[in-house]
Amino acid sequence: MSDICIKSVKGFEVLDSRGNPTVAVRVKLCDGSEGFAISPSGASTGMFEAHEKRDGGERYMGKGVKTCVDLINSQIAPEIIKLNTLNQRKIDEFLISLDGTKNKSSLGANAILAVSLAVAKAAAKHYNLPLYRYLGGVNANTLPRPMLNILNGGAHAKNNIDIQEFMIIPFTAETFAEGIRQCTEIYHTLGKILKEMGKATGVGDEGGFAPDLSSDEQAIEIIVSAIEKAGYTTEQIKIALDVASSEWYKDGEYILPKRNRKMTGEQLINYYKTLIEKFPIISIEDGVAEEDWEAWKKLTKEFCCKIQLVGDDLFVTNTERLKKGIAENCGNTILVKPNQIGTLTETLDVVRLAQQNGYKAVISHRSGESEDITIADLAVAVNAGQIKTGAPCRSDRTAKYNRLLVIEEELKG
Ligand code: 2PG
Ligand code: MG
Repeated sequence: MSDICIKSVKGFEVLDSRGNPTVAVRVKLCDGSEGFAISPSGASTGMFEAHEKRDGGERYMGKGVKTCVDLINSQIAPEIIKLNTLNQRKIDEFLISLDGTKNKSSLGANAILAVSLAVAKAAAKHYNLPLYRYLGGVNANTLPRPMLNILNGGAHAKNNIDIQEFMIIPFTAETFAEGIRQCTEIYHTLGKILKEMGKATGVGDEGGFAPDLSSDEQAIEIIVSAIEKAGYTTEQIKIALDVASSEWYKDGEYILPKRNRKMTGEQLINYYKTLIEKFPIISIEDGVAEEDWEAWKKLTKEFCCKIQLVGDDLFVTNTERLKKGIAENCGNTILVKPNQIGTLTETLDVVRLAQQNGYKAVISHRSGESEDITIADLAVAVNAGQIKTGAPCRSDRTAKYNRLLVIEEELKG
């Protein structure tokens, strides 16, 4: 490996898709190559995620990230320039040890991730390679199947729906472009149906519609009718839910806040059973809570192999938690969000661990996003096979789908 030095690292405070401050970083290399990355931010964050550092105080209602920017410029920058850009693992190990805490609370995972990603992007530029090729090498060749969140509830919308995400998956589409076309047609059809019903057609944080409805089940019924009205069948288009049930979990019980319903883990599993019997649901994320390992075991015993059981808050992109899940037979898929762990190489490690153990990996956005499209390249680099990055609406979401449309064309070429 040749040595390419880092010339400068500079942090910025910019805005995310919710209008909250977030960390951006520009890395310049000695050969003139540059990398720029922006950290995303969650709303329904798992309690075991790496720490997102905020300033507190009155600026931006306490959400400013000036402290992160100062730490990048004063502590990370002068040290990291001594390292070789092309050794990403060393770069990330340096960031982890400079931070020195288990959950990256001294520098902030939001500061660390933006540096880690910006270095990788600069290195890709140095080689004149697209990021997916730099990260994945010649084997990076699989476009992910998208999971499009077309109806938003839970912590992502101010409506009366408890389930956070209702997603559609183009199950039989042969290309990424075809899948996006089908799902976008269904999204627009859904908008028309809601309008005809006199429902609100404003969107939630991830670009999906966010109407008040009579029940969460009605949301699925309307999505099924949108699929059919758009000219597709439920053989072609499947449904995925992100229940985000950690948000409901209190003292061993699940309290669905919008309608104030109370359930045990067992009752929740039975509820999913009726939904799966009735609707073409093939994937449920965070069906039970991040601390409720016993319920996760039951959920997995009940549904495993029939549908995909995705651990988001459960695994938080963390190899230690995934190892525990594998050992205890919890879930069969991991949701991968780089800012839950804080560096690129730790993210790559967790994907490899999943793939080596027969778990699938879904690369994911956060509800607070930006124009940064790294996750699109990441999904191709690791041949994840799946990505969830919101509705086909709002540039922070479509930017990732657009990037994948371009990559698909490049790979054909
Ligand atoms: C999730 C994510 C992304 P958030 O729960 O999967 O959809 O939401 O970023 O708010 O944690
Ligand atoms: Mg989730």
